[in-house]
Amino acid sequence: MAHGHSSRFHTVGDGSGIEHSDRFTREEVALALRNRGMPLEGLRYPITPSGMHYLLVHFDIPHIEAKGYRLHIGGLVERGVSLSLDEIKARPAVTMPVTMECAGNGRALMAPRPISQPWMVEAIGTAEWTGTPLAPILDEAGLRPESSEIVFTGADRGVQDNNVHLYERSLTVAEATREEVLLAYAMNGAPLEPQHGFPLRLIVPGWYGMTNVKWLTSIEAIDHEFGGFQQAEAYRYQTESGEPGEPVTLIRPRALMAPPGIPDFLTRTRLLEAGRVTLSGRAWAGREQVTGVEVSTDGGKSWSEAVLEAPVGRFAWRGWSCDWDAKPGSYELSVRATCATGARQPDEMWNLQGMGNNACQRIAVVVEERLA
Ligand SMILES: Nc1nc2c(c(=O)[nH]1)N[C@H]1C(S)=C(S)[C@@H](COP(=O)(O)O)O[C@H]1N2
Ligand SMILES: [Mo]
Repeated sequence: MAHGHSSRFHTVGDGSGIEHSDRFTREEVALALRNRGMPLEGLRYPITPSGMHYLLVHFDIPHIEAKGYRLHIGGLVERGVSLSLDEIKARPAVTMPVTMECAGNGRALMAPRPISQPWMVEAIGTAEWTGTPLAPILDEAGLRPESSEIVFTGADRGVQDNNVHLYERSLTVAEATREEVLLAYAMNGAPLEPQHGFPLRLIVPGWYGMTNVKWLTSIEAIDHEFGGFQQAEAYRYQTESGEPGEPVTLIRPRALMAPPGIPDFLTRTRLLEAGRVTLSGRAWAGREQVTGVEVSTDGGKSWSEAVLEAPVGRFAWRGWSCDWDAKPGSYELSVRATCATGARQPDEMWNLQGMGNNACQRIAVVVEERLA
């Protein structure tokens, strides 16, 4: 194990091979310790083992006991409903693999870097979520004709930008009643772990992570645009502070590569032995189908098409692979996905909050004739 910069690696810090002259703040490091990413070798599993799935918790993980827990459904409905966990589990159950990605994924690679949870590219995971569809529950409660949005409230409370609030997000009635939207109580066949939302969370396949409200305690129908902090202030594509910006919604296309070869301990630069290697990883695009993945081994000058596997699910990533005849030298590998709408990953992007950065991944690799 190397304990300093080993002489053959010249890159810094995040394994991207990109030099960052700036330093992370103490607050960013503290957030990174609370909110883990999926180690990229986790891309080898079609379903991410629960302990490797990324995690994002804005405030504290609430301590909630199953006994005594109730979900309240109210607002502009004909009949208010209150359900215990057992009553929710007794309803029809659906299990679905869903690729979830934090909207802040890639934030720490932006320059200048927006100060928040400092993700590189590892804020992803694909779990099998089990729950009951939301639409029939809303149907039983009877949405009043004037209701236009559904607000989902979590049990966790905190302060962000001087604003004291419960974690809350809304969806339009049309989005909330799509058949794939679930009230989930299990992840990979086991009850939700506390940090993933025990006892109940919302799963909205195709949308960025913030939509999947954890520790769900209430669902309310309203007749106006929800103005909560996590909806109206956070999760906006803004270029200047003060402008409203566009809301962050569906997951953009992205491909990532499972790290080839072996890592240098400190810089994470990859070391490979010369010869034929199969580069592989996974790609996803929210609600859209990934239609192509391209790989570059020369810093984006030329690209080759990767071979695609069948998607793991309608809302889950698909595997890709591409052979490379690696000759001794230093390389920057890159990978990018295209989806059914024709949208392709950009080389770079920036916005004020560091949202939806799907710029293509760059991986520094050193190929040697023989690994000593
Ligand atoms: N109640 C509540 N729900 C939440 C959050 C939160 O902080 N509180 N974080 C959101 C964000 S930003 C993301 S990316 C996902 C992460 O889900 P995971 O930790 O299970 O991966 O949960 C979302 N749901
Ligand atoms: Mo997130």
